[in-house]
Amino acid sequence: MKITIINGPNLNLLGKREPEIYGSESFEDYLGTLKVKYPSVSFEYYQSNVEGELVNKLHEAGFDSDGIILNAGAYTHTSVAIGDAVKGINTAVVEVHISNTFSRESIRHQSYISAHAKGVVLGFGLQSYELALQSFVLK
Ligand code: CA2
Repeated sequence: MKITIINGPNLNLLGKREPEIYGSESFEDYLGTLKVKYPSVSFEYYQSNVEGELVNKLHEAGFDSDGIILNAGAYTHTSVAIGDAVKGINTAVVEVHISNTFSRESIRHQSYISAHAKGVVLGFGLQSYELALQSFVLK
């Protein structure tokens, strides 16, 4: 099974800044633990700070992966283009967030992705990604 994890803007800073909200582990280190725990899964990881690059990656993974785990970062709350891309691809997308966006500012309560996602996992720290992964792996 091939799973593509796509992270949006500023998530390359994980583990370096704002540990009180986002924890102190880098995504690369966390992904290493997932790879050990789920050896049968082939992971692809992509991060970009650029909206159009995230759309391009969704188009690519949307036709060659078995599942997509997407944290579009702040674009979640602003990007009609990313929402349209999620709607337009074949592969199911699980939207994830590290923080509980509903306990934060009201701008973070809106998502252009959720309506087109298979499901949404948020508020569990980096474990949100593993819970999303299990929705694809555990049948
Ligand atoms: O909780 C999440 O996963 C978010 O998608 C993270 C986004 C935020 O805009 C969303 O509302 C919720 C921000 C990612 C920024 O990540 C940083 C990590 C470390 C230091 C600074 C930013």
